[in-house]
Amino acid sequence: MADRADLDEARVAFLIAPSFDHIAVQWGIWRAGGIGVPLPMGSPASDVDYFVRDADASAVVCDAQYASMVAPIAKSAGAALFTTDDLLRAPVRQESESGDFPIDGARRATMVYTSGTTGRPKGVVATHANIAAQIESLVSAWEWSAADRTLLVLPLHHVHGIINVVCSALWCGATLEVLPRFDADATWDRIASGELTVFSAVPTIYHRLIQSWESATAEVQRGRSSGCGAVRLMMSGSAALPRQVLERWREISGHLLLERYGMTEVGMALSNPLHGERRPGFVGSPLPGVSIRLVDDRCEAAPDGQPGEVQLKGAGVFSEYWRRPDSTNEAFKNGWFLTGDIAIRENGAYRLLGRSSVDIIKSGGDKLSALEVEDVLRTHPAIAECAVVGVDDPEWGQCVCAAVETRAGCALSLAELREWAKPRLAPYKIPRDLMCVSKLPRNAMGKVIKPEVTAFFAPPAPPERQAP
Ligand code: MLC
Ligand code: AMP
Repeated sequence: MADRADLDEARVAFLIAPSFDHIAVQWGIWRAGGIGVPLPMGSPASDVDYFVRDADASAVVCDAQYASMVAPIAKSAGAALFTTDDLLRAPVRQESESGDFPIDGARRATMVYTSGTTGRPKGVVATHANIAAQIESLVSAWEWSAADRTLLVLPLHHVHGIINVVCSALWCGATLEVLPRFDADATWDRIASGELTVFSAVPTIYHRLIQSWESATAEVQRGRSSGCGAVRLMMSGSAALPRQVLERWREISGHLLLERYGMTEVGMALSNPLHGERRPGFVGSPLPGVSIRLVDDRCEAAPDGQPGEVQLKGAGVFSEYWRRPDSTNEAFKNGWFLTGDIAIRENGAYRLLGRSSVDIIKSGGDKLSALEVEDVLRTHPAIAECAVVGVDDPEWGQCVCAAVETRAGCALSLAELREWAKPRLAPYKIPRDLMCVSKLPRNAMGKVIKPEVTAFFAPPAPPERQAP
């Protein structure tokens, strides 16, 4: 592989913590003509194995600390293995030192894995042209410039971190600082320095930053709040921004967070304005280069104030699910990408109402399929049947909860289940609450009634007491 002049869209999977190394490896893959497949940090070996095989990766690059976990996987999948030390500390070859390199926009550039309702995660393939369109849209809407300085606190296997932070900053020569993982105090230290101008995160991170600010001394609080004054733009997305977080953050930082909406398959689609009125609870209007329509149950355009599915078109929309032509076909209708998100439009701005499927859960900005978790839980020897639901939670947005019917004579605790699940599920997919029930609620067709399961964990609030 090292001798090839052009990787010719070979997939290179990489398991590297957010860092200069991570970004250098991604750029190197692009320069060499390959498709970069960033893998989630914290993945159990079973997931790494799945991603490497599904992507049919020719090579895997990892931080040295993961080499012993990745080596047997790469070997059995027939992929070459490199550590970042092997690649980045090797002498640079003369011919690769030139600055510019031509990239054909139609070439496939990245494959980011995402969960759908059914089956295992799918590789979302974006071309260089898709990525360029996604970045240009944000650089223009949010007025990124070389004078900006931002801090990455997000993982780099999602479009939020890749496109909205890293690529947008580097596209226009802004300064990018990188934390290997989110840390509330370290993030506050950088905000308090007064050097950052742009900051983007998911609601769970703002929740954590608020908690950290509240537990700091009055002097530290003043320094942190004052540092926020230097930031020109603070954004939230990837999950619904709770009103309490928006309001408390405004009190602490003086910023009304700019909320926007996006998806792995399209990059960003809707945004509140940089200048002008930001409406709490709304995700704004289409970003440059994005066309949107809302389609109701009867497959007709939903009028203002009526719910419909968000459907999108634009140069940033992905090209295909890797080696899944049926899924790709099902995801589009007449060239429109069907997001599965339900929204309404009021006075030109969009408000999200939820997803068409209850089986997609968003926890801490990470998306997962309840059905995928159920498939794994059913292999537990004590579990006869189970139902996984997302339960509203002030910190995580939604929490993964499992109701299970245990086999006769078996008992199961949450701690046991979580321990068992560690090598089988990514950390954010492991249930945070467990309820053992004698029978799951089912409808006449025998299908589990998920809203009733959700109510086990979060009983509906009692009706408001009537005034006498
Ligand atoms: C970590 N844990 C999670 C979790 N992330 N549990 C549920 N949901 C998650 N998302 C687990 C840890 O493994 C650990 O498990 C426990 O929670 C506490 O760990 P922590 O150290 O406190 O959490 P941390 O590792 O700090 O992670 C929290 C987080 C992270 C919010 C920083 O989840 C995160 O970076 N989320 C952002 C995801 C993102 O970028 N989404 C964008 C998708 S793109 P244990 O067992 O050890 O207790 C997209 C499109 C768009 O959506 O519009 O942007
Ligand atoms: P992902 O597939 O991980 O990229 O997640 C995309 C999904 O995140 C979208 O389909 C939405 O359901 C959700 N999402 C993104 N931004 C927002 C937002 N601002 N508010 C609510 N949901 C959002």
